Amino acid sequence: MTTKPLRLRELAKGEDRFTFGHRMCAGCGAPIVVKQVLMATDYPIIASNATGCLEVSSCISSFTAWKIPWMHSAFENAAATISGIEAMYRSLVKQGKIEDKQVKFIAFGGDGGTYDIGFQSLSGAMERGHDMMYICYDNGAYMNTGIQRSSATPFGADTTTCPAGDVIPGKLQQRKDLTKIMAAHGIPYVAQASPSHWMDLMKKVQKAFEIKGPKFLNVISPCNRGWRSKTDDAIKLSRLAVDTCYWPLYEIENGVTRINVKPKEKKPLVDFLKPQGRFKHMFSGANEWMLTQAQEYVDRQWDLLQKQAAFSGGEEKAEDKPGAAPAEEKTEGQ
Ligand SMILES: Cc1ncc(C[n+]2csc(CCOP(=O)(O)OP(=O)(O)O)c2C)c(N)n1
Ligand code: SF4
Ligand SMILES: [Mg+2]
Repeated sequence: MTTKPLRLRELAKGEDRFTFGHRMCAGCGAPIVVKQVLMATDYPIIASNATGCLEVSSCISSFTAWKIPWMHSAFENAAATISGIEAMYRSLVKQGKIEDKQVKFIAFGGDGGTYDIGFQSLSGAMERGHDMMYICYDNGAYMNTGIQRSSATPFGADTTTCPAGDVIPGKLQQRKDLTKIMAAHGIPYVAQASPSHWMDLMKKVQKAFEIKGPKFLNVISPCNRGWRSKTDDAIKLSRLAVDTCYWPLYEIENGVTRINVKPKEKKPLVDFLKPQGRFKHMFSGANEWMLTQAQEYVDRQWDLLQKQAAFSGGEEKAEDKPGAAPAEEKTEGQ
């Protein structure tokens, strides 16, 4: 079975391949992302998982929430692990030792495990051309070990290793644009997604599985502990990330950039920042320059992305909702 229809009623009846019983915090974005990814397809999947909240909380002692073959090796090598599994699978099929069941290979990693410590193994696996998909759930810090900054942490955020106080007003650097760095590897498919736009995310997963070679998907993943936001705000905040163009939804397919969701009205960045305690200090008089700087950065990046889409021949969809969902689905979930 390849691409299945993305109708909520039918999806809800499908097999759950990431089950309840994991120990992630209530309201965490990461398990929502994993569920959406696995729900998008019926292909058999083998996954590797870098150390991080998702990994430590989903496989404890003799319990696991994964109903697929899943492997944890180390923090820095999820991509190397899955690329080795993929190479072995191909070899065994070629030797006639196993039947080809069209297995798909995914590596899951947090931003720390992807942007920073696992970057060398990710870059290597992409360059070698493995038929695999790497999915980063980006919550913008090393959450599992106590909210330390990573290179994905947004400008201004208060974390335990860039604490906002008298010495510094939170993180002073802009976040690394890993999606663009992965595109620079020249791989066939790179995309950004958000759990708020579930159909867009699932379509991207389906499309990526039909493309041979390395694929990279970067998914924003709210963390109410580290973001100091309300427990039930994961979807609201990931939607605001898209609506403010802080986290544009786009894809780069064989060099062509397409913006998949273009907000009808671009919201001011403060709408995304304000509900999050990690940015609270930016709203006090002396730090207001940070709001201006953060907004200017988002505006510049958004402008560049639109130019890149126009230059590469990608179409832009003038809509603020994901994809061509049948009307009944839109009212149910989007
Ligand atoms: C080599 C190594 N260094 C440090 C750690 C400790 N460690 C475990 S999880 C983690 C943070 C993971 O951050 P991220 O990848 O962003 O995932 P998150 O916890 O945010 O989901 C760290 C530093 C480790 N396991 N291995
Ligand atoms: S600390 Fe954050 S990322 Fe980790 S399980 Fe809790 S909400 Fe999720
Ligand atoms: Mg993280």
